[in-house]
Amino acid sequence: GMKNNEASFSSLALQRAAVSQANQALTEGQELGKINLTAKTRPAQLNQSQTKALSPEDGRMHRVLRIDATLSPRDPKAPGQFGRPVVVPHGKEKEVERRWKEGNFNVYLSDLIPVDRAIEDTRPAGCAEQLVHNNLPTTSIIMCFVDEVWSTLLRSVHSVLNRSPPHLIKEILLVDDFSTKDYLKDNLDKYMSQFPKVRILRLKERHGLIRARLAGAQKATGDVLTFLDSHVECNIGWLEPLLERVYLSRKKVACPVIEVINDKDMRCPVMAGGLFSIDKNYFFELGTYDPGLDVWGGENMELSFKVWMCGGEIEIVPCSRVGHIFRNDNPYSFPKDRMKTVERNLGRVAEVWLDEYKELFYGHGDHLIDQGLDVGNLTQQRELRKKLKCKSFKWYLENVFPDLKAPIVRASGVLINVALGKCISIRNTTAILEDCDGSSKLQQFNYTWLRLIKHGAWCLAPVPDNGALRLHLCDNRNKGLRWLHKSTSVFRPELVNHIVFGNYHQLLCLEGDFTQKTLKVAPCDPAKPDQKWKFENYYED
Ligand code: LR7
Ligand code: MN
Repeated sequence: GMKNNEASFSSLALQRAAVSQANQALTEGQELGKINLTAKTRPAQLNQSQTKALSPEDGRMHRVLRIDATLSPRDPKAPGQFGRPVVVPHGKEKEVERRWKEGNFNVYLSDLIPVDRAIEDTRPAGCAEQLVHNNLPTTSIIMCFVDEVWSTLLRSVHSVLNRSPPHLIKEILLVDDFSTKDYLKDNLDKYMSQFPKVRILRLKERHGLIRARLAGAQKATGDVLTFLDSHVECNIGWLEPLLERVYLSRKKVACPVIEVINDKDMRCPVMAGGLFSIDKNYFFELGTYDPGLDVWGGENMELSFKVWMCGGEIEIVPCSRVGHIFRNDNPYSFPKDRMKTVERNLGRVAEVWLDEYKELFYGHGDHLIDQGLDVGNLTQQRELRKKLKCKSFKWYLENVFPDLKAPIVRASGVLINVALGKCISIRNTTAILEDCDGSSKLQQFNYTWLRLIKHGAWCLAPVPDNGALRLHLCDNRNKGLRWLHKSTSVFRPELVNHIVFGNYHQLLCLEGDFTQKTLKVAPCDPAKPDQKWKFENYYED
């Protein structure tokens, strides 16, 4: 779910870094297969306190499903068998176009493909040889949908039924999030009545996927909750390795590799959101999702931060493969404005989990929250975080996500005018130039990620009219306080950054005048050394 969140640090940077994680996946995955059948030890990489001791009976294991355990295609000539691409027949282009909007994907072709088609075994070598415990917990599959396309919904259910060991599936809960389509009513009931394990839960009003999942979780009777979107195809052996992970460590949230997405992730800082297995009791211990999140978006961030910061782990299990239909737009409507919904959700997550780093979130573009969008009451969520004794977001960044460069402070210390060798110092409500003194508190500044020149709560700001400088109470949202600091060592006010002389624009730069001991913004001139500045310390290139 990247598309809606592009404006925000949280989603984009995290997701991007998530897919660039190192490839330890296979090595790790294969280690599982090496567990000796009678082993009393546990895999070395698992944290002892979270790991179930293997009793002798537990040591009995069975093989993960092999491909021959799945149903072979009823009709090998039917379109789409083994995931082969299907070509739109001549003359059907109009129909394809007409039906596209039913699901924002090629609904016409989906309907041509058998709902129980065979697909290729896309697992890495060795997965079918892996062993899992005989006494794995059972799972409830929770699949929420709103106006899902008939053939994709059925294919999702068939893929679970056909490619999971029956004894591990306690039930499949289809949560109908107040769909409007007729075929999802009687027809669906009738179709699913042939599968005793499938239960349909009808919501009386639109809950949105987040609260719909929670409604499903409330009704679930299995030990583990496995969430899936309603347009997926589970591959052979997808379930056992997920449940094995949760079984070995109940605080582990296990995600399948989502086909089409990069398949090399291992220690996954943020889950994609739609497909994962989690111990049911653990899910409730964590306070489920923030029930204040609306409809769609951000809940994957919320759960990911919560899991990692409160003592759990997220892992992508390379042997578990599930396909997912990616599309460019939601095919259903949002009860409220979609942008507002997602923004509000992300705002809630940022306010509860990001600590001082929420600045990075707000610093990314124009936020509706800046314009008064209310994120609602956060007391319960903040209390939950305290109660669970969760770690800081700083810890998360340093330990779970060391690759992500998110320095709140870009530079710090004294701010020296290179030519004059003098430093900026606080004097009452303004700033002046004086001899550098690294031990003077008055000369300490931070240049933050949001490009503020900060001295405690005070920010250096240009006075728009006369080019003088003054101190202004810092405000992350006030662009008038931001300074661009370029490799040329100049500081340029971001907002009031130029004046017009006749018909050309003159850029403005911070300038020092030592005889007057003053600071001002004046037209930039590369030849003027008194416009060159340097911080004592820099934290990025
Ligand atoms: O109001 C709604 N009610 C619902 O029941 C809106 C949606 N839904 C259902 C919907 O029918 C579908 O089955 O919820 C499921 C997810 O909705 P999608 O398929 O429209 O979402 P998506 O696949 O575009 O978005 C991803 O991000 C979402 C953010 O809230 C959820 O976390 C989705 O589960 C998630 N999907 C995946 O992680 C699959 C891989 C995609 C990626 C990355
Ligand atoms: Mn989806």
